[in-house]
Amino acid sequence: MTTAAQRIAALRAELDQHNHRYYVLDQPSIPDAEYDRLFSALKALEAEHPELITADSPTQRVGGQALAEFGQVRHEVPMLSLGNAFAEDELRDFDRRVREGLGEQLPAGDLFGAGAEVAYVCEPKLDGLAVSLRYEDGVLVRGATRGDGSTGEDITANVRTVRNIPLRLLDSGWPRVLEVRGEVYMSRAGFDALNARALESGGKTFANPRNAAAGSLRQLDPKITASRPLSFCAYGIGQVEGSLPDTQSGILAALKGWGVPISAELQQVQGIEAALAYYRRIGEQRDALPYEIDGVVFKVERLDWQRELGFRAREPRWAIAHKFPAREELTELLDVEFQVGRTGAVTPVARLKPVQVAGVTVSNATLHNMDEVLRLGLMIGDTVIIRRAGDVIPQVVQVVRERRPADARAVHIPEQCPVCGSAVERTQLLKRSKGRAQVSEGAIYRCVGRLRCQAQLKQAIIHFVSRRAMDIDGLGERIVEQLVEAELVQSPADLYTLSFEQVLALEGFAELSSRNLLAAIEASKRPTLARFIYALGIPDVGEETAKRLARALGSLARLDVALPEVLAWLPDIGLEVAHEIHSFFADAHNRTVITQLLARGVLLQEEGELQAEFAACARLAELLARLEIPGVAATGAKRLAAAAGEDLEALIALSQDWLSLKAIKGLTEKAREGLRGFFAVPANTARARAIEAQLRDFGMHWQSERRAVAGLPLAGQTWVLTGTLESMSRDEGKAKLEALGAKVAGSVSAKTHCVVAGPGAGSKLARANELGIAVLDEAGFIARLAELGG
Ligand code: I6G
Repeated sequence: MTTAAQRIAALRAELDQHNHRYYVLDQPSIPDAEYDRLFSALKALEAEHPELITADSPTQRVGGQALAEFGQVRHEVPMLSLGNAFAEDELRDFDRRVREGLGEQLPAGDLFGAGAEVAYVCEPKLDGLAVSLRYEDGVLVRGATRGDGSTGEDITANVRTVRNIPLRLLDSGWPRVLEVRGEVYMSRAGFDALNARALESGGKTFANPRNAAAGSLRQLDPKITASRPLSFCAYGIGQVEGSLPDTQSGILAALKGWGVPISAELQQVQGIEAALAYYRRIGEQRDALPYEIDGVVFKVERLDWQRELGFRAREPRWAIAHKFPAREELTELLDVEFQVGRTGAVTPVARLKPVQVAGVTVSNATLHNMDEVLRLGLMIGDTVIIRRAGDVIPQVVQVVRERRPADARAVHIPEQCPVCGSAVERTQLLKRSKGRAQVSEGAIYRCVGRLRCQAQLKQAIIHFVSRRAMDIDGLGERIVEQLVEAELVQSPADLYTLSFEQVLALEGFAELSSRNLLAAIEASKRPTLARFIYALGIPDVGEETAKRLARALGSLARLDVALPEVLAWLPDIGLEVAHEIHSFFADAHNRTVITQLLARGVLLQEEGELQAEFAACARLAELLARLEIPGVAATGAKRLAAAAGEDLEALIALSQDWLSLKAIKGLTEKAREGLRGFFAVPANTARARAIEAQLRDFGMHWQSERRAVAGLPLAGQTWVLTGTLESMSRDEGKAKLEALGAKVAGSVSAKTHCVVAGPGAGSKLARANELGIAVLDEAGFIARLAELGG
């Protein structure tokens, strides 16, 4: 008979193992649901036996009581800082000092006078918060911040909530007392998700992952820390009672064996030149790493040599941080100007006193929208923190309030468009619910000038001619600007009336180049329907949506008249986008431009029938649900459709026949009221009839002829492409799959049929393997396409 204590111990050991596999190794071996069952079993046992609850139980990670203040912790072995270097020569100096410091101990160099090389352990320097974790007899007993290096804050309750920190060391052989030192950090993805949640709930956002990690760890309420996506990575040790390996890499390997996470990028190298090569390699990968780093750290591998070298002031002589250029700098906000985009959005842009950030001079930064200006509390004249990460446009992440000058000025959205002088209006957000449209203020302001506004016109033309749209070769931004400024082009349709003389008169054009441009314009007159829809620049209709609309509806004429409720029947087209499409085609100016384009010779390719899978796809119950009749949800709609014999007219009649409605089993009072009220309004009845008529026209109506699904070989399947393909681009691979009827998705899920993995495939391939999904390499993919005639 096992006792409760034994069962609790066994469950904890099992959960610790799974936690380690999930959070440290990233290789879970059981589904989440099974983990949850084990966890619940442990919780239930602990609830029965509260006297057996210990702080190292996996159930205790959720965070306990809030503290009034943090206690203090003295570090027996001080938590030091590292010396920094930026230039390669500073690193060579460091290596020279190491070799001189070791003197006799270093073996002789080679016959040609080169000195012996020192082995270094290299790893990225995570941008987080240094902590010390104390384990006694393998159990985590304390967590502390660095503080001033001698005394830190006691953050035990908080570190216990960090999922990849073992509450109990795995395996055996650990020293009786072991202080593990490392960095608590937040991954980029975790940071983005945390900020997105904060924005949604109107909470405070963090400027960068480091601040987010520090802010999360220094919470007096550990439940808050528990809700934050923090991770830990060990880089060394503090106080130790017991024995450990005698090399830096040996110690880290031992920690790893005991379940403590260490860097996946750890590498041992011979000599400083190899260390510098490591720095360059990590520098190239910096943007692709899932976490932020601010440099790499080199440490002498042998511990006896570390001891020999000792410390200077408060820095070890045996380690150095080789920093990357900083990504955040201070500068001054000189002004805020407003730019007008393709859809008329008026966006604030920060004009800055030029400053070098990560090797590039930054004088502008995006401010996204006026809500962002408000959130930052930005005023002209402020000192601000600018951040430039990778290829991302520089951002203003914070205002330094203490440095605000007395004459700082507020930022105001202009009432008139800075380009065309038309009115600037705040966008209205339309939310439809329960049959009613609710309007609220959006964050975006728009110039109402449309194509009368040169800024919008230029952007619209640039988009129209772009490679993925009409693909007019040689019509770059500079030429578009000239065409618009010379008023030769006032809409995309005017491109098709340009004369040789007009082009020749443009700056930089000679006879041949003029002829080439006109030939390219002529050659663009046969776009596919999908490209044409995309080229129109309908708000929220990207390339994918355009393809979907083209494939599903098969003709511009259908799209032109499609009602929002009908469009929303198509996969991945939501009601909001459906309304955007509908109002685009309802706009008189847009209609004129489309008519002119067609009249001037643009001839759409690949127009055809409505796709077979949509034939007779609509049901009366679905139509009812889409009408958002108060009180009528999916089940009620099904009951009503059945009672009306799948006939809309019968249903309209039924809606006013109280007795018959009462006779419908299971229909709620609210639904009856809602239905009666809804169809009592003539406009509602007319709308329902119009939708039904259109479904008939398109062949989507439930009584339409049900054609056999076109029988494309991959219809209904979802594929994912990952890694690189050599014989074709990913876009080409995607097009081939789509032509065979497959949907191509960006992420792997249980619904994925097959993953095509080229070299460099990473997490998607791992996920596919985890889920047991078929994986093809490039050769297999090509063979499969050939089999299917693709
Ligand atoms: O702050 C640090 C970051 C990373 C470190 C460190 C480190 O190693 C990868 N190592 C030491 C020895 C110290 N600070 C003091």
